[in-house]
Amino acid sequence: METIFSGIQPSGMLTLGNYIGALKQFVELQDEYNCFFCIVDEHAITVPQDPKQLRKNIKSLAALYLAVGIDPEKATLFIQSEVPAHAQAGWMMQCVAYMGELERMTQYKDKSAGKESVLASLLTYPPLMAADILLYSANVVPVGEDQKQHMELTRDLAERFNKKYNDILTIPEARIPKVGARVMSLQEPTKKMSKSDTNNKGYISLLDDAKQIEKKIKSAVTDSDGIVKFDRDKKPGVSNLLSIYSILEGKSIPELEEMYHGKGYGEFKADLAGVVVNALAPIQEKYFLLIDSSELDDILDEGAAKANRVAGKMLKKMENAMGLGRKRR
Ligand code: ATP
Ligand code: LTN
Repeated sequence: METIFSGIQPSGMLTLGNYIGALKQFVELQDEYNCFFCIVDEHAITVPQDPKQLRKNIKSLAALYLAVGIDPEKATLFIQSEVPAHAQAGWMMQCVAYMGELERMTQYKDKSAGKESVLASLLTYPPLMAADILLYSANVVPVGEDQKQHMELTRDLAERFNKKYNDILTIPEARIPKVGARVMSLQEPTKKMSKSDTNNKGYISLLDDAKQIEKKIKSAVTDSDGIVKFDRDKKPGVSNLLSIYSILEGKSIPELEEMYHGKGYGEFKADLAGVVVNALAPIQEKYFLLIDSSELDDILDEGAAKANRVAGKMLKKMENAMGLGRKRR
């Protein structure tokens, strides 16, 4: 069985973008692969976080992973900081990465733009992500479109490590969904939907209630021609809504265009709100059962134990290859 690794930052309540771009495919993949799903809290602190809130977000993300259908019998769910090998291997990967290639990352450029001071870790974020993946010899990494560049860098770093030291790292491949890899903001449909958006009308949180969802979709930015048709360049708002509808309902875009032929945006948006509410209802129900349960802690304990075993072995191999410390088996 091939191995999958993916991570999500506990940097706020997950959005419909995270669900469609990442979580939904995780659930579909857990039967076919040996899966490791990680709550990457060390990545989250590359931007300022309130410690109390961070702890809450970590638990909440763990509950959401399970609520969407990750089965701890099939997949390993764990918290990055509970597996010290990540930080250690992250440092080692920093020692094979060049400043120039890190400075070229668009996520770094976007997140540091206009800021007076930027944490060093925002720049060195991708080597830590590479370590996450390489420690588990992952073959496949399911992510949204925004992570494509980080995945290319991960492959470059792994190849460089293998050439320079010892051929021990597996070169991973990104798996980006064909539709929905980039769910856009409801307010600025040329920007990705993001949980750290300051305007909460731009995203639908996975825990938004029916009223909030209806309101946000109703006020989603579209255009003035009133035709429900997919055209990313000319009609980014409507195209985004069509993609969301298509994925959640399992209907193709041409099918939806046909369904709403001659109908206005009002009816289309009202139906879409219903589709989103229906898709999120079972997730929310499960989430509230799990969030304060001891079951959640047990699952995370077991996940950390398994991840520590697997990652610890690879860390030793990497240390031996680089000549760190004394030879260990
Ligand atoms: P932030 O918005 O705080 O920067 P994020 O949501 O982009 O965070 P993560 O939480 O780490 O970042 O993302 C988890 C997964 O969700 C990644 O695989 C990412 O590619 C995917 N993802 C994030 N936003 C979207 C989106 N708008 N559309 C599709 N996939 C997305
Ligand atoms: N950088 C990713 C989160 C992330 C990740 C990973 C994804 C950290 N480590 C390893 C896949 C594999 C993000 O911001 N979405």
